[in-house]
Amino acid sequence: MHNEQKITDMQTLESNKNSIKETTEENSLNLPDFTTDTYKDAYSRINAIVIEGEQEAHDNYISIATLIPNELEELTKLAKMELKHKRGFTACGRNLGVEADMVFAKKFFSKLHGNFQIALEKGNLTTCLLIQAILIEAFAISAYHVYIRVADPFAKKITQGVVKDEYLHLNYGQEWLKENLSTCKEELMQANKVNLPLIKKMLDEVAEDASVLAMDKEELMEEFMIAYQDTLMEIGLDNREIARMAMAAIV
Ligand code: PL3
Ligand code: FE2
Ligand code: FE2
Repeated sequence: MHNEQKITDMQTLESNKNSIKETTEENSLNLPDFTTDTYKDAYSRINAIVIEGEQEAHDNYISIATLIPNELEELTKLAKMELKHKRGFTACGRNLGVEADMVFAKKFFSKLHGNFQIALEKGNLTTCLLIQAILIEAFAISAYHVYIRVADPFAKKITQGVVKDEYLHLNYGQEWLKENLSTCKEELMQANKVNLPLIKKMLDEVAEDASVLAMDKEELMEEFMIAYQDTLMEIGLDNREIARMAMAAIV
């Protein structure tokens, strides 16, 4: 009950923030030309990343359920949402006449995917949750927010629907880690040290294509760090611990 209230408040806050941004930016914002070959070429990789990311998110929630069997129903719900997201973004590519470069996208996720698989095999639930429900979801939320401001009207609508769900996913991981903080803190720190640099690398890798879509790299980084630090605070880490964790991004 308390949890649900918080989710609702958070979403209201987010949508307020966005509608303010929208009304102030709407007229000054120059949207890119969605029909050029340059745009479509960049979109073929970004769209693939998002499609692959949503598929892997689905698979990861199904895998996480094997480590928390009594949460099977809830995790299956989250996993199903990810497949819906995948279908939505597939439609975005189709709508622009773009074929997603799935080979590129698989490579883009391979390191993080590998780390998740190792953690899963070892039964390291904290690491699995940090990778999927915190890092990947915060990455998705921040990127989708930036994208919504410069997307074509069709993709904008889809992405607005998706980002609401991603908050539920982030919240799921956040609440589990919060409840178990006393026993999982050390593993959380270690998992952050290994995987936050990978997120930074992925951001660096996507920056050039993203800029063709009119998405600014600094803005992407800022949005990510805000979402990530906010989550760590909600989990119950103090300022010093959060600062120490964030430093892992500077390598
Ligand atoms: C979790 O539910 C999904 C994970 C997806 C990862 C997304 C990475 C985002 C990279 C930059 C994409 C900008 C958005 C463009 C949308 C077509
Ligand atoms: Fe998703
Ligand atoms: Fe998600």
